[in-house]
Amino acid sequence: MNAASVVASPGHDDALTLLRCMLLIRRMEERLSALSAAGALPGGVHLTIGQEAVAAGVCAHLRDDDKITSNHRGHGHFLAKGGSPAAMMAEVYGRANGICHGMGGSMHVADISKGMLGANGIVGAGLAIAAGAAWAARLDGGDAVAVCFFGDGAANQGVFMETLNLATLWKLPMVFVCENNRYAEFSPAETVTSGELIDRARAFKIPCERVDGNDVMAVSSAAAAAIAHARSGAGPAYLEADTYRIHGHLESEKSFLKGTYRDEAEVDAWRARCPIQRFVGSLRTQAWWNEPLLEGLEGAIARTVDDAVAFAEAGPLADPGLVFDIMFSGQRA
Ligand SMILES: Cc1ncc(C[n+]2csc(CCOP(=O)(O)OP(=O)(O)O)c2C)c(N)n1
Ligand SMILES: [Mg+2]
Repeated sequence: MNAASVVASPGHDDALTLLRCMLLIRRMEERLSALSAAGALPGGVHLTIGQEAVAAGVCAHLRDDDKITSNHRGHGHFLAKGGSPAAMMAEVYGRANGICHGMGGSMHVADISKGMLGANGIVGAGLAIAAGAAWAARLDGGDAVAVCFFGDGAANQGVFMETLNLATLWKLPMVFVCENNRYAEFSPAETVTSGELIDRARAFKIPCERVDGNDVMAVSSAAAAAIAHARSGAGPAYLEADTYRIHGHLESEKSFLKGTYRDEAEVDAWRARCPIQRFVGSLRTQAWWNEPLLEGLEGAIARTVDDAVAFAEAGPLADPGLVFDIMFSGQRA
């Protein structure tokens, strides 16, 4: 997508690209939620429902040779970067036809061919990995960039400051994208975070912007500027997106949590700010819009999700013996 064209009034193609991306993430994760509740998925599943505008708005400006790193909430980043829905679904199912042979599961979806270096269960780890990818991009001599998606909780890890420090010092082509959803697991930000996260990045005198993360056009516009800055060789940029996860920290949390850690009224208020509904609402004011466009997108995505589930369920279970080849090279007895 041409970055400049999505800033104010989205044209037909750019708008549908953003909408398709957000809808794909939403419908895939709604299915994952149902599958998790039905006990069909091994392992924890962290959904990004409500936060889709961040992945969509940022990745719209990235190329296959640009790299991203992600966190435990990585399905949206994987899909927005062009990863295969079927291969992702099979991975979350723990099947051998998954994108990582079913050996990683939800928290490790990765597709190197698309520049998606991986979701990651270690909070904050993606920051340093993205810095490495940005350094590699510099050595390669092109204008590729690396983007790190991380949460407000990760910003409280030391690696955030360490990465800001070296990325700024070395002028790495890197964009920090903080998805500030106000919670780290079950801790509200006000109980674990002091001050404003953006002020930590401002200390490095790099371009910093904070946007409504549920407004995909605002994210897209700010991401275009941040990525262009990094691509130009001028060093890193920081983008913070205020958003909210509508589902729990992970799908199974109700089975072990005693009581609640957030008010239903708060969740409802954010439901009313759904990034997809808001975007569709704004598109309805465009002259070119018509409802069959949405119906067509929904229909195609429903088939994609059904196909992804069928592909996953047809796959054999992951082969545990593979661990000797992919984790401990040459250690097979
Ligand atoms: C190094 C490390 N410490 C703690 C955890 C446990 N943990 C998993 S997710 C999480 C909260 C992360 O919050 P945030 O970065 O805001 O991401 P969000 O879940 O809100 O998307 C924690 C503490 C972990 N996985 N890794
Ligand atoms: Mg968070």
